[in-house]
Amino acid sequence: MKQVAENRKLTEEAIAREDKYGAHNYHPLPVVLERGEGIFVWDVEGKKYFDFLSAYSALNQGHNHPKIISALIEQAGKLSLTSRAFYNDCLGPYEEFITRYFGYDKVLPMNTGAEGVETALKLARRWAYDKKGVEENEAKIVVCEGNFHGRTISVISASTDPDSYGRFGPFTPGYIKIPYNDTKALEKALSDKSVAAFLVEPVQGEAGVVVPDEGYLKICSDLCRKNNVLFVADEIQTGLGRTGKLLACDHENVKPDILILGKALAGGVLPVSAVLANDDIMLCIKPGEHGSTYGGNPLACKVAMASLQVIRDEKLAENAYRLGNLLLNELKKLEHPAIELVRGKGLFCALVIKSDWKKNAWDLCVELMEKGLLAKPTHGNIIRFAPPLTINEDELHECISIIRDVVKNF
Ligand code: IF1
Repeated sequence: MKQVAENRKLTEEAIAREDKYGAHNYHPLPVVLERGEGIFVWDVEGKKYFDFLSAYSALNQGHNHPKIISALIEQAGKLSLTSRAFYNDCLGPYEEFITRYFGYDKVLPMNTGAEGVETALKLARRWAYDKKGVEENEAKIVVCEGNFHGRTISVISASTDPDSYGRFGPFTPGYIKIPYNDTKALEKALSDKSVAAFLVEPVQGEAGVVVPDEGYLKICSDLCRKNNVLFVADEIQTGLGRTGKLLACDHENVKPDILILGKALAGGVLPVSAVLANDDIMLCIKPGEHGSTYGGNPLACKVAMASLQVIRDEKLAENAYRLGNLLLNELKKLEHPAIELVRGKGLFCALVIKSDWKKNAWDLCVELMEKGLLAKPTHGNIIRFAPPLTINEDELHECISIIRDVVKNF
């Protein structure tokens, strides 16, 4: 009993400290983690959990992956950062590796996802002036309602979620906002000759795993080509196996003109993002016109190569495809009056709780946490389920039974 109380105190003190000294820009579940291994994490009280968030899909390869950690440690003891003022012996091999892996001429390395998106926006605007002949300062970017592309001022300027953009203005102009999953609206928006690009999430993550109609991405990509507009895919969250293919665009055999990657590109170890495009687009940016101190650092290069190798070697996309179908089917069988709907693609699923139910998504996540499974609510009534893609069938069944038990008594 005494031990339990002491352990509880560890948790409470850790939470109180963050609350006192940290900005209040998050509202975490009351669990304090200290260790991770594969699909599991342990809290400071020694309790073990299934990680069903995977750090917002940054941990597709699981916690502490031995090959990724070795790459990190080996390079950290040798050379971590040169800046791009000089060449280093890791960047070239990484650039060759990632461009071949995804089939593009060139890559531009950045760090966070938001920076990757900013880079893609700059690239698209520059291409519009240099190649499409749009008049300077007139370029527009078409985006979708409900999008989430990051937290910088220019990126939140594209947002339609007041939590993201509210009272952070003035905003960056040049966006046209259309409904998601609406190809007619896209067609209309593209008739504006100053449109440089259409920026889209192949599945909307933050919006609550909103999966568009089959064929949507293909039609969008065709419309863009027809109108000489760049099709830009934000695969920061949907990419790298999460939805059951290497890229979510692969479900429809669509190749974006600009591809943005982040999160799992570094297996949860470092912030590493990348923008891929062919020469016609990428070479529009010249030396001194864009960059980042840490972008393309040796550590990031080695970690990203290991992370991509693990995805391929361990067939993580294939596993996500097979187990994703299993998870979605089992979730659909959860018949409970509180559940409004279930949706998903690959190991990227969501439960939508009826907003008039007596308990909300937060309560359900707290109950799941008590039973040893960590997931995070979004928008008050949606719970995302996104385990590491290294999970196996037995483990997934165990997780489904936890979810089933908690939902049954909800
Ligand atoms: C937060 C969501 C996930 C992203 C897409 C770019 C970025 C993200 C499609 C920016 C980041 C994160 C960031 C995190 C919450 C989060 C999230 F709920 F908001 F949507 F993952 F589900 N494009 N997504 O999903 O990448 O700059 O953060 O590296 O609280 O901001 P970043």
